[in-house]
Amino acid sequence: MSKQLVLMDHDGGVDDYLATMLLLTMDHIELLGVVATPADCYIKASVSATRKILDLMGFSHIPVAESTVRGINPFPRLYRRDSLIVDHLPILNQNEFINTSLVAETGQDFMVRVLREASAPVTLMVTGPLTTVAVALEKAPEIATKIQKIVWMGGALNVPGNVEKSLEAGQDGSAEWNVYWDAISAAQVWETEIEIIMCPLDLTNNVPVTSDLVRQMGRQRNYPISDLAGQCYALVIPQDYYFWDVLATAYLGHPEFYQLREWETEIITTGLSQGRTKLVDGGRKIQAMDQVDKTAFYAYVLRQFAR
Ligand SMILES: [Ca+2]
Repeated sequence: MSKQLVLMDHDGGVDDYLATMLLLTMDHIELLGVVATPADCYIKASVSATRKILDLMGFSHIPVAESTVRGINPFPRLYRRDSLIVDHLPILNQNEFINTSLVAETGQDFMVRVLREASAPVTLMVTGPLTTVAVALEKAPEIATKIQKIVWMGGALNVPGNVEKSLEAGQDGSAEWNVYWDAISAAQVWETEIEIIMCPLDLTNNVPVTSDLVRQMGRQRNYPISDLAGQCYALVIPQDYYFWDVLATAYLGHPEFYQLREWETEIITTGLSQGRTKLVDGGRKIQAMDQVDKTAFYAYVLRQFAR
């Protein structure tokens, strides 16, 4: 059977590197490239860390591209600086040079080209804002037919968002960060007919990164990927951290762990609820990950990183 073609578009948070690592462990996936969107990161550090991870995992033939799109509401700098820390972790700096190539074109142009040239429709695995996807679709609308589906970490349906009022005054707290960074682009993607499977906060709120799991990762640190993952999770353990991007990405590995539910939705682009994914009768139909077998998911992550 031919492999499932996937293009990854992440935005450089700790979680995004872990999601990329998880994707690379999936044997039935052919990863066509990784685009870094300049949202929850400092982009140079994000691109560098991504390339080093591909090197470490033996995938230096997979190209990385730097998206140059712009958002509307920047991520807090305390979140973004994690990209710089990950890029400096010892295990990612054992070699002087990086083998994985950084393509010359922008991430959005790269996305257009990869989709145009793909031999079959491609799954977009997006763990950041939808801006690069929206810009690529604006440049080359015909690529929509080459997108099999978008699997996306984003949105909050029946729970509060995570753009807290303490960080962003003047909001009502309903937005999720990946939407809030650029709700207009999310709304543009909502206007397409592309299948969207989203992993909203409704689900991720139930799947925390626990001390117990991080310690289990430590006990298998003889595996380089567990060592790196354990370091990354140790970095974020003081925060309320959840399996956001990793939970969304694991769907590609084991969709049977999840139950999906269809909702009719609208992206709010202005006002106090800017960045909200609102349930609206007659709105854009999307599939949301609704339930997950947590035990199976945690075991899967530990197993996949044991390499
Ligand atoms: Ca992310």
